Amino acid sequence: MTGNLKALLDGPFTDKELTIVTNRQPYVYKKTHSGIKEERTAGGLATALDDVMKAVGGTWVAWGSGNADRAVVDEDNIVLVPHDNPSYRLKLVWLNDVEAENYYHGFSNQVLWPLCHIALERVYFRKRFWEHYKRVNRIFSEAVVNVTSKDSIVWIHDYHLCLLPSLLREEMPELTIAHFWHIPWPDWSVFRVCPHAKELIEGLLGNDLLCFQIPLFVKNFIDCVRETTNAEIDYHHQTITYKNHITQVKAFPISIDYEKFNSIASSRKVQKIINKIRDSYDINSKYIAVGVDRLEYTKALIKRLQALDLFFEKYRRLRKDLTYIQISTATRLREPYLSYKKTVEKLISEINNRYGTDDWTPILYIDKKLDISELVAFYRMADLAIISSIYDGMNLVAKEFVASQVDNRGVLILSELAGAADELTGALLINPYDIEGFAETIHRSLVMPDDEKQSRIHQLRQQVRDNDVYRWITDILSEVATISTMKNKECVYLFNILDELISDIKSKNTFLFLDYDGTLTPIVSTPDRAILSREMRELLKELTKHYPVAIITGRSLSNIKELVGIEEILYAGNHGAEIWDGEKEIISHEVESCRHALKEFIERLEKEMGDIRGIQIEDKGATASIHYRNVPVKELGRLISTFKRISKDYETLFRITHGKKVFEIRPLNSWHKGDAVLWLLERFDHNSYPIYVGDDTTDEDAFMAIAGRGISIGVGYNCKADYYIKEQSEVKAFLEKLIK
Ligand code: GDG
Repeated sequence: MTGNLKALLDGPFTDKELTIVTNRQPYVYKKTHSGIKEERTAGGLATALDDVMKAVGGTWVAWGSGNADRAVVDEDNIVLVPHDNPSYRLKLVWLNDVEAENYYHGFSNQVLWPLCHIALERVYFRKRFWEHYKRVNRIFSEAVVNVTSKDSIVWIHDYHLCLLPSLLREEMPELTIAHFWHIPWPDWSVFRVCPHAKELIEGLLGNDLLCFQIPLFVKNFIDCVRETTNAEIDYHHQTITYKNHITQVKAFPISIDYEKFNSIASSRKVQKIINKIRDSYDINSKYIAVGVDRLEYTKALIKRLQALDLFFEKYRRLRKDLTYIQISTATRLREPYLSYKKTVEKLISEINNRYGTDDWTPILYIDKKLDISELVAFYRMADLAIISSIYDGMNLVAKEFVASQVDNRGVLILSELAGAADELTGALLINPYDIEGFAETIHRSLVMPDDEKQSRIHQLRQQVRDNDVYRWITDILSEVATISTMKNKECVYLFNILDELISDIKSKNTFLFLDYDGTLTPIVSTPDRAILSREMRELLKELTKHYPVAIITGRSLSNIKELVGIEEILYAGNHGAEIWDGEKEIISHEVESCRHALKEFIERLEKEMGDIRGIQIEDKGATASIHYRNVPVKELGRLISTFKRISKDYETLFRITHGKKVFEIRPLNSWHKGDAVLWLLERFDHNSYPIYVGDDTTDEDAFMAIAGRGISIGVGYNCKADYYIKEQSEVKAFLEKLIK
């Protein structure tokens, strides 16, 4: 295993292990004439989750459907993946043909999929579908129980595994479980059609965190809970208490790897592909529109074609200016998809016959899976993308098209019934049921002034760039890690008992110790941006009139003295290895003996990791910090494994700890923050009552040092402190109380 969740998260400290559960496997093994081949499952989400697993290690549980899967797993059905850089465990579960048919093609795709997309005429209930759905969820449950401990965080995906959360909860009550529901959740008037509505909802209420794409689906789900159970619902906080268990329900809109699409779209390779496409398809029209969909009735290809038909009929003069390219991949090659395919193809050929000329084909139909560069080439060359879903969880094509518009010109036509419409406000929204309005919007997109096109796409690109798939992942994992920490919490929220504490503090000889980054200043992207606000500086000055105050930090002593610059304050830098007692500097002698080794350590890190984008290796003389806040998630796996390998050689000399997106390197026996606090207490008033406020792992030494003697306060769910406050902004409120 390569790391832990701490590498990814900012919020609560967590050394928990992550288990992902999906229907589809991230790697599949296939027999070929040259032996067994490992193939990575295509798709943006699988790739992004794979990057995360490579960074944090853990286990991924999925259905093994490859014909050589059984040949690569061990006796526990586990294989380390990927083959060339084993980073995490893939545990496969086996389904026989009957199970697969009824659970997957049956209940998942003929009941839940159409039901949740309000395609009720396509819903088929069969007893055997339901029986096998329950059975397969149990098979998954056994597999997950097998690979997790009660401290793990389990993250389940999608509608295939509705019952899994409560099955796991029964087996392992203390487990922390999150679930992401990728498709819509319909309102109760639709969901009530399902004879198993209550069981499905009860299954999902086994989760600690249940995530939907947009707030509407959260609301719909909560309404369904109200109708089917006697659960207690807190509408304001969106929590549901059922059978003594609390489920937090929340919207987290999924996204894409913006940087990946943006950089592929800017590449020379894509430019070449575009030229080739124009030549081989003989495209000469002024505008190109594109649609990219799985061949899927919920994407409403027929309504889209009807709108195009009407556009070609109504706007005769613009007709030949537009070529529409439909890219379709068939993923479910059976009914009703086969009939749907036929209807789509028939409609395309009718439109082409009706309007086509010798030198112009209105609609090009490409029914094969494209590789990512070809796909991006189509996105980039298009003046217009059309998405017409009758209902859609999100629709990633919309975001991929936006990220590929490196020339800042394409227009996005988007169904208002797709989850993406909530965020992508720069798109032209259509109602797919209103064919006339749809056709007019196609016209509008073509005649739109260039500056409007530019400002719309610019806004869209910013939105997708700032909210990419890695942000989505870390937001969800931070939320679930917080829930996990809070579930096992022993310390108390400071503001619940502050009034009682204040009189105690004021009656005692209080000595105030404060950490800097994350305590007096918010966590920022690089350490040089952590500037003390004017209000906080004034507050600190005021505090020194009432109490002795010391700032204890990982920064170097000279740096912290300069940053704060208040003479009345005492300082300890380099995690306590350097102290300023108001008159002179005292340096832990261990620092001197390790200087040479530290230099060599840092040089090796720079040589092997210095090229990683966003890394900052900070040499602070006595100690060093490796900041990776700005390193892309994709690079984290390499960063952590390289760091761990090199640091092994220095374990006997240095204490290496993991903080908020930072590794701290300190001489093994040099003073730590706890030593510095005790030294200062001894030096100034050994009878005083210490209060220590800090947010990071290195502050835990100080929490321990004053345990039983004073009060420790963690910023952000730090369990090792006596009390916690929720976020950095609350520190100010606490300090103000000390003066008032
Ligand atoms: C569900 C929800 C939600 C398509 N053809 C090719 C190709 N694709 C890729 C696209 C895109 C993906 O397929 C389709 O994205 P959707 O968002 O439409 O996804 P669904 O499959 O319906 O999945 C949906 C999603 O989950 C995520 O939560 O957005 O609402 O229904 O990524 O690029 N990719 C390549 N070649 C093709 O020919 N490489």
